[in-house]
Amino acid sequence: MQQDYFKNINSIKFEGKESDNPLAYKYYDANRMVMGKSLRDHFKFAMCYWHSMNDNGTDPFGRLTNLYPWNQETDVLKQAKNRADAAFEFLQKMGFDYFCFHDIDLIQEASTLLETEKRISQILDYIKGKQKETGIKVLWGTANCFSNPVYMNGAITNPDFRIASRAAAQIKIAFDASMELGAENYVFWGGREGYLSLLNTDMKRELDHLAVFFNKMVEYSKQQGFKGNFFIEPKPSEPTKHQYDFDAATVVGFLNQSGLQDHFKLNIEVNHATLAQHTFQHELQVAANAGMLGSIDANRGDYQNGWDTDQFSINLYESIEAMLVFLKSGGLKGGGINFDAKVRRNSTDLEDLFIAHIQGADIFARALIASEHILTNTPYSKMLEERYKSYDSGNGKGFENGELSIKDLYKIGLGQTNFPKTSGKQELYESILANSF
Ligand code: XLS
Ligand code: NI
Ligand code: NI
Repeated sequence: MQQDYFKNINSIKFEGKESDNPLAYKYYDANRMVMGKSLRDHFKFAMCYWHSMNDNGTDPFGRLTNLYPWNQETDVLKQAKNRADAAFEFLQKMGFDYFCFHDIDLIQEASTLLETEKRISQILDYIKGKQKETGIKVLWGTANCFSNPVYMNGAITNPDFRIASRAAAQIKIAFDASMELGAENYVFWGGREGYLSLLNTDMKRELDHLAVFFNKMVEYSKQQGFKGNFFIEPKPSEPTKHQYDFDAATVVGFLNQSGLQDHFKLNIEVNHATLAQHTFQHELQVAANAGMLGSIDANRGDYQNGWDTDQFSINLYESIEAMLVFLKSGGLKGGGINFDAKVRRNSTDLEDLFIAHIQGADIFARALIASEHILTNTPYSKMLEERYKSYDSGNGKGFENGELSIKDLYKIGLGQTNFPKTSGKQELYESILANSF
């Protein structure tokens, strides 16, 4: 019998910005059009299973504070079904079309991989049934190759092949499960792919192993008829001291070097960007420059605490800058916006999950609408164009097209005598942004 876990909460409706109902959207009007596309299609909002369904209010230092009612069942398969019931009830009430998961979020990991594989296959049919009933889809699936102690020295980049191959087997199982649920994408986040000390690490060999493995995954996914995208999710550190997928630029370089550039894109997470000493918008732009802006893990960090606090987004300025990159680069290639965020450990009411996701969706909607305004009703685009206009004709154009040699540049450069003092107008740009909502 399916339970109703969020009995007191009705479907979340759009009520507009005048509403003071915390359980209503103020800005996220799913059908509202922005630049010719509905907000719903721009964003493809997703709930993540791990934080919203599995976390039970844990943090790295303390045990769970909030064993969710759907996780209280001790029979493993029944518990997994309860969790799926809760997930789909939540998604339907939120009006979200997608979810993301790790293999072992769906059902508890067993003591052997063989047994875990059996468990996963048992829950898949149940979830497929719920997908059929509701039309809810999988944005991406992934394998958790970081929680199990077997991965303490790494997963695919483990110095011991016995463990690397175990990781490969686990990823195959997770990938197959994702495909079975019709996942539109598949993510690799290398939680243990990196090192703690370079002294005991052959970095080159480990990275070569990662490249070989990804190439084999491309080959396998083609054989299986996978039509989606592979995403790598950069993160500089935590849990390893140095992760191989440090930031967007590192990952783009690695993909190009490994012949993977046509098969992979990036999943950019806000908090990972800030951990890498970048802004969110910087990471989006780097990915977009490479034609690899695939998907977003939405959350935020904390300016005082330097770790992955995975809080829900509330930073409007940052979000507007991010949405400017998003709109200018034509949106996400295949992915969507996954709320890889968790309510605080002491936020123990079930409604807190809703309030958090509503606010998350609203901030993206508000930021996208503001960005549209900036691009269509302000001098912003013109100002930016103007700043680079010396490359639009004459020698500037010739340089841009690679038609000028160093000797040509020497001649032209020596002849320059007129250097106007040109203001960068940063404050004007900022005031346009600050007045855009
Ligand atoms: C952890 C990552 C993780 C990935 C999926 O920091 O964000 O949650 O998104 O493995
Ligand atoms: Ni993430
Ligand atoms: Ni993260």
